[in-house]
Amino acid sequence: MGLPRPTTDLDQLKADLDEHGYCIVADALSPDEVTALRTRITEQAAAERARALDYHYQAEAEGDDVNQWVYQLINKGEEFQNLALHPTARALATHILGADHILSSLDAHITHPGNKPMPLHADQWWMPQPVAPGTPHGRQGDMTRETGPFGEPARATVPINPPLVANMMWMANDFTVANGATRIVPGSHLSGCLPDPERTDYGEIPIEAPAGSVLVWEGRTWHAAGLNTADHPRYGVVTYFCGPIIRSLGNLTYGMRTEVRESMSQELATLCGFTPWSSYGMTDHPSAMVASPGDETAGRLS
Ligand SMILES: O=C(O)CCC(=O)C(=O)O
Repeated sequence: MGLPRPTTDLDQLKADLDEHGYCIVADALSPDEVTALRTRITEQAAAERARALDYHYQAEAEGDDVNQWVYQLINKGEEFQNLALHPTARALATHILGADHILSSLDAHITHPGNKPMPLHADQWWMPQPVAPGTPHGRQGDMTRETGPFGEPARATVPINPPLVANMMWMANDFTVANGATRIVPGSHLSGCLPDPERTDYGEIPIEAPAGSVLVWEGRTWHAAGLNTADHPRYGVVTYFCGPIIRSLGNLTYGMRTEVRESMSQELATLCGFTPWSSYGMTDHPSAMVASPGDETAGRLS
């Protein structure tokens, strides 16, 4: 089987994910939807820069004050919420994580010309490795991005962890080699190890695709943003999903603005972690459809 090509065929997308650790959804957004998405990101990013509210994530691109992350897009427009609810996104998240997944974060990554290299990484770098019974194991709370284990991207011959997160990059303009298209190491999801962040010789390939496409990869796949050597920014929105027992990257339940919480659909509420899952995430009733805020639950009584 060749490397994944953009397609709308759901079975092919799932097969690409299984075999290569990523797939490319073609035509997920119409030209009008792309324009609306890019307009909203551009406007929000400019407004955050003007108010000195712009963020540059140093853990992934040290010294980079050119790239801009626009966080918590859940609060910043329906254009963004609709990406998380998109039927293809939900179907692929279900394929990777199971039906009861939640949204881990909803952010934009704008790579501007002159950005710094982002080291290759896998999104579930925090996951300890499987070990034989009785042998020393990693401790999840001690994991760091520098812990490893680092290795080669070749298929493992020992048991490895399943994916616990799934990431999706929505292209709001064409992703090209020149403007820093996301780079992927095909097949690395089956290696059972992580890329050494100091190395750049793992054979990663840039994923070029037209605006309106979505690059989907799972939690074990090695990837990074590319270097933007073009004369224009690259606009991407990342819908990041996780299993319902995982701590989310964005604190969507605490960080959601009141007006957004009060107007969201039940599906979005569940996706954002407001619905307890097998009692986890409850605040009073273990099977509430939406957990109650602390101030609406019983406190110290006498
Ligand atoms: O911006 C990109 O191309 C990659 C983003 C990324 O590495 C991530 O969200 O984990």
